[in-house]
Amino acid sequence: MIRFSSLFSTLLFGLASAITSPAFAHAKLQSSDPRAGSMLDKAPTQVRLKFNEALEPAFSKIKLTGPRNTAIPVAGATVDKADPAVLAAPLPALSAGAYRVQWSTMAHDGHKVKGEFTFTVK
Ligand SMILES: [Cu+2]
Repeated sequence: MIRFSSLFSTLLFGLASAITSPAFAHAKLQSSDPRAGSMLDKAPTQVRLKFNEALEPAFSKIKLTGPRNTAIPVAGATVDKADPAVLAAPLPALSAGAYRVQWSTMAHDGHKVKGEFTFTVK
């Protein structure tokens, strides 16, 4: 009976580990270009966000806010065909100032995630 229950708890533990394994974790931002908090001599021409897993294009977007809180239209945020874990968007010409990138996306597990970071053009 003791052996049976320890086998049972081992099975339960295995099941719990499977449920919380990284395969079921949310999409996480791994790196960005421009980098979070960066000071740039030259205005970036695109935003590129690298996640840890493939993204759903229909639920992925990038918002840009510029100096004095002006919304800057970002057209065509797309998931990279060569790397479905990358969300990228071309940027219009940016003048000097502080910018905030807000992104939202969804991984194939159906969980929506969002985040933001800033960069500065000198
Ligand atoms: Cu998730």
